[in-house]
Amino acid sequence: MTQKRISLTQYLVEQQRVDGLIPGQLRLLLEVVARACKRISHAVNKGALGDVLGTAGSENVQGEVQKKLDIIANEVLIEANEWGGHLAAMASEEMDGIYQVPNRYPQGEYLLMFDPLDGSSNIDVNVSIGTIFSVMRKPEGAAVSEQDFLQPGHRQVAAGYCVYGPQTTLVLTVGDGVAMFTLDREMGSFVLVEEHMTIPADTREFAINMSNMRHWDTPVRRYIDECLAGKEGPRGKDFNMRWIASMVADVHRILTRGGIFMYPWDKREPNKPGKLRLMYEANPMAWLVEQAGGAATNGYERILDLQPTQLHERVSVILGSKNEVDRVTQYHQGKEAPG
Ligand code: P6P
Repeated sequence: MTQKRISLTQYLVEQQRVDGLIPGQLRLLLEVVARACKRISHAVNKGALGDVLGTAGSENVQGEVQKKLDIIANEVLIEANEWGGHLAAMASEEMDGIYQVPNRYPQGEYLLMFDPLDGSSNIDVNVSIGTIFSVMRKPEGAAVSEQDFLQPGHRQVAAGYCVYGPQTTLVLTVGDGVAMFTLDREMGSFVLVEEHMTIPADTREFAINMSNMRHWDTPVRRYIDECLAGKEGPRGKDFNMRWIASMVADVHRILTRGGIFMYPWDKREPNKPGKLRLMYEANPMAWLVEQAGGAATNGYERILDLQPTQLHERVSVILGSKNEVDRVTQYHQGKEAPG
């Protein structure tokens, strides 16, 4: 007898009622985010038929050229979340500053941060992209400010992503492991397909943009050289490489079958700690990875312990199979290879 599949709503009600893990307001917020991801998936799947491909002729706060779908996804998330009464404010990779819930709507106790469409360079070539989101509580006090968002990643109360690939799949943690839901388009609901995703501690697969090799710091270069040396080298095993250039897709592969993902500091922009953003890329992915038994550091410290100083600050990211992340971190700390 096949296991009865449950919906995202039923899963969240059980997390709320049975485990007492999440308040009703957070459950409702997550259901709104999931519905917004469904709408984004619908727009993404239209592709050229929906006039959603190509650039929008504008730049975001990061100075990056915006794709039409970047703006569509951002608007869908803002419009879906602003009126429900669960949020005090939102922040997005696509926007400068924070978006306060308009006074005409009830104010909630949560803060929502998101990268509305990660991996935009893959949109026009039909490769997986995704939405990444992170939820924290608003600190006590009346007005909400940008400062309220600057909390370390271990203060998150929910984190997840939705990958728009061969399936539309939502992956979520509220602190009780990592659950995966696949969108059943006939029913229009996300259905639980895996309740406890786990990352093996060891792997033979690394993900890094190899074209940046000449810019890497020594510890990263050492680690990758050892992987490339294969079983004749110090690691005694051959490695495979994957690089999708969509963090959501690369991290989903690692949550599904293990691996290590690295976007480290490099000397192209020595004054920037890395390319990826701490608040709405590294923090949510780091919590998901840790909840699945993996590890996530910036080479020196646990990503979830980093104290943010700016909303859009960047960070070096090394995450995935724990024994591999530990090895790279130890190389950064000048320690010899673990046994
Ligand atoms: P590169 C996408 O633009 C992104 O922010 C991540 O999703 C991805 O891992 C990385 O940048 C890809 O960067 O330099 O390889 O194009």
